[in-house]
Amino acid sequence: MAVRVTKQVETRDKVLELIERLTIGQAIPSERQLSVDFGVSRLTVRAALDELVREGHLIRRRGSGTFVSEPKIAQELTMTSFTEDMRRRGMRPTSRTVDLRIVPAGARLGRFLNVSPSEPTLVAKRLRLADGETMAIETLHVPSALVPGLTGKDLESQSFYELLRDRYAITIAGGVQQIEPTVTNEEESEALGVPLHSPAFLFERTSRASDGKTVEFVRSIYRGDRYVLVSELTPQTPRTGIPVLTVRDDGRVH
Ligand code: 16G
Repeated sequence: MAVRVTKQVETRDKVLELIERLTIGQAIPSERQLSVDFGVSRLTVRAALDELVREGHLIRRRGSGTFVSEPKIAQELTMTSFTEDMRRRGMRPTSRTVDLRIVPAGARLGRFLNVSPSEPTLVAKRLRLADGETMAIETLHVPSALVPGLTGKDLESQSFYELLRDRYAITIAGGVQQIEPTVTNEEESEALGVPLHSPAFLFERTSRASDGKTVEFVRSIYRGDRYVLVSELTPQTPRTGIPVLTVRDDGRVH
């Protein structure tokens, strides 16, 4: 068993090297060919390829073979907007508003947004796309009073953060973000165009403006096969260090 696992790891690394020399969308050699080239059993090749498919390096198309997939987007854990982030990478961001309504905040959301439970709150669900491909589905919650007249169309044609700044004179100054691994439910799978229970990242972000007011609470489902999270690590000095991740007794991260 141990021998097979080592061989599988070696095979995986060799296929990864091979992928680096190929272009996106190009087919890799057949399992039979790879097993001859690497001198390992087909079972080992299959297991290594399965892993690379799961990790999003390869994509299998039934009947036609296994292909190199698009590299994942390295998402930095900073206060970026989707639009700005995609533009920076040379990709074309678009959004589709699938639902927009104004509802009373209720107790839970009221707590997140720092408003009373009866406060009218705009809830907008948007699909976020890059170069026409669905990357994420986001549900934005904002106290309506902060964004009078904001429509679903506005959120399709412009970045929310740009609208906040240019139309409502609100600048996002900071926030708190929680990230959890998850799998897509039926609705999310359909919207994102991925199989049911695909790996995904659940982000929950609460952002505040420069005057300290809470501006948004956003629940985002980002495709796990398209994203990898990256963060810069800096040493934490005992006195000035800000806790980045703390786990409470009940398992919730704050
Ligand atoms: C990002 C943020 C989201 C924010 C949105 C604004 C994450 C996980 N979420 O998607 O909280 O509302 O950007 O994007 O990064 P926009 O300015 O393009 O509308």
